[in-house]
Amino acid sequence: MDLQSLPVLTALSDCVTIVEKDSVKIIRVDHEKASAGIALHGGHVVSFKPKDQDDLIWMSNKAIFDGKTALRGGIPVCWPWFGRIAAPAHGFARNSEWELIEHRENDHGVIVELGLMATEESHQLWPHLFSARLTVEITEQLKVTLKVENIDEAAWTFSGALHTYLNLGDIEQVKTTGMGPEYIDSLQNDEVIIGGNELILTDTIDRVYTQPESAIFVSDPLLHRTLNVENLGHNSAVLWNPWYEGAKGMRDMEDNGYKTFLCVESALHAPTLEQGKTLQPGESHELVTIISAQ
Ligand code: TA6
Repeated sequence: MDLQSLPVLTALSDCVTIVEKDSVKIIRVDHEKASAGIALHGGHVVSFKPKDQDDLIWMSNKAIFDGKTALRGGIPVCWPWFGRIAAPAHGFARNSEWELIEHRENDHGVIVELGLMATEESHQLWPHLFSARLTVEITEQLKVTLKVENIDEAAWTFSGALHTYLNLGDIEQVKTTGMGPEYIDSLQNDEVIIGGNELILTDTIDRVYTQPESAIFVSDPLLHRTLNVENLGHNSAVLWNPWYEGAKGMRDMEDNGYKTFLCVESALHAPTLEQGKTLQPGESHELVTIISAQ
């Protein structure tokens, strides 16, 4: 996503600026190692470009920046649940206004921290007290850490995902490896399937890989690079692409938008909210994704 042409609201330091796209404020980072953008709406990374690279992160040309709709593309923060096990789909964090807590920079890059706390609205959707912190480390690689803490007086359960849209040259030419052999296929009634550990796509995909390796590689001959995704604190890797028919049905994606991305998600997947991860009062959990290009 091009952040350079957006109007500047505030310059916070030599390399951190707040810009605005329609109704959404974006923290723009311009460092000699990389540039990036993080929208306060959703705590949503919308761009990460290491020096002399195309963006590693895909954003839809039709993403709606009205400050109410979840952004299509980037890294949606799906929390406190993943998927449609409750409403709204993928939780409320991606649709909430996050607060800029701090930013730091040195020769290696920039760290931006955003925070989200319970509100009256969140309480109506999910009646628990929490503290969520999103730490975005922009160096030669991108590291995103979602730390959630139970600050309530009783235990609660959650699931979630860092739902990264990787930017590709052509979905039909990329080869993905490292996602592991076993997956739950959302397109086949959640059937558990044993497949190979190498994938070349020719059609829509929506799978929860339950035994991912320590890194997933997406090799992209058109952009002459391999994207490397390392996840931590997860129990699965979700791979998704809606293909033409799926994209056509979305108001915030161009019909051919599916051609240039693949979602490779760091996920804590659970079939129901009750079966999610439990945090006792005072406990916290970190869900991480680290993305780089070789
Ligand atoms: O992560 C895959 C998935 O859950 C798919 O089932 C698909 O619907 C996608 O996320 C996008 O969901 P969204 O609510 O953003 O349209």
